[in-house]
Amino acid sequence: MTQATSPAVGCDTETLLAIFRRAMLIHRNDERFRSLLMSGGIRLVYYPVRGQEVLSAAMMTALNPDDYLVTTYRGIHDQLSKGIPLRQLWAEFTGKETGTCKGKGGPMHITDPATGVMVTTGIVGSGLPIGAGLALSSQMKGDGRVTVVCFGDGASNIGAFHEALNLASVWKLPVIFCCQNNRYGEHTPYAQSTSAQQIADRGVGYNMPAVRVDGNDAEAMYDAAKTAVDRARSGEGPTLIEAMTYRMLGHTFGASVSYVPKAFQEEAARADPMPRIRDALLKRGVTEAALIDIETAIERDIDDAVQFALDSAYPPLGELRQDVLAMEISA
Ligand SMILES: Cc1ncc(C[n+]2csc(CCOP(=O)(O)OP(=O)(O)O)c2C)c(N)n1
Ligand SMILES: [Mg+2]
Repeated sequence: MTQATSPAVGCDTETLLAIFRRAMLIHRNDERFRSLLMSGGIRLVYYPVRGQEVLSAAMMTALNPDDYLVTTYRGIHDQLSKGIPLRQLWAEFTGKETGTCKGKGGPMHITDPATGVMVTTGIVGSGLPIGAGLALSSQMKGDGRVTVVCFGDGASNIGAFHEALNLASVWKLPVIFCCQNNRYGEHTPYAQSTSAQQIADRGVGYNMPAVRVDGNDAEAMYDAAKTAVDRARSGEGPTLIEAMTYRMLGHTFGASVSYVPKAFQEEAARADPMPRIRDALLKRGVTEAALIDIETAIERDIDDAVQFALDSAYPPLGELRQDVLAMEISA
């Protein structure tokens, strides 16, 4: 059953602050990546997450630390809000041996099972069946874990999306399909590639609860996330969440956005989730000074992580074929 965007039940101030901390970490970290790329301090492929901070922070705040996450190349917001250590994240992005994957995964293949970041993939749509598989393993083991799979609007047009939703529904798997609808797939706007008026409508075909929510509204997003997590954990099965947001920058860092209409860019700026969550906290009586303290601590942590990554070594040549294949193939 597809539900219209429901009014948020909301969350308490402590939860909203937890979402803010995560969102601000994502925001400042994204800014730091872009500024270092701009100055030539680092060289790598980077998919900005500007504009998508709050939906990810709210989704992961609804999870337990040992729950699973599967995400995409545009996944640094999800990885950070799931709790991946900042030092190891920076080291992996920059290809250093101290990274989560010893520097051999790089920006598009971040994995850190210790924090539940199970897979990051660059193949559009491929994370959905992997997430269903993780959820099946949790169901079989009875470990009580919930899996969240994050993906884009474009990914909902890939066959793997449909296969994963079908079996997840048949088997009542503890999985949440979190579609981050930023209205573009690379250079193609939503309506030029997607038949459904809204992606949440696709839940009907798989007999799965589906909700479209304003992902830039922390409370509404948390509410949708918590409802889906509770449902999955209690054995009732999967949920499809379509979190509406905007891609405020180009597909990759440095890419032109000449094809993006001005009106879209203005709409995205008006819907910016960062001032919105800040205002919500101030209205609840949290002081400006308390928010600045959080931001200052985040900047310090990022300084430390960047330095750690820059000071770390590249993996030695002998590591080249380690961890790549399960076994060596003899010539
Ligand atoms: C199977 C596959 N087809 C095409 C691509 C090339 N590609 C990379 S990102 C992308 C756009 C995906 O858009 P969306 O799912 O909306 O995610 P977003 O980048 O907006 O987060 C495409 C087509 C790919 N990586 N994998
Ligand atoms: Mg998209």
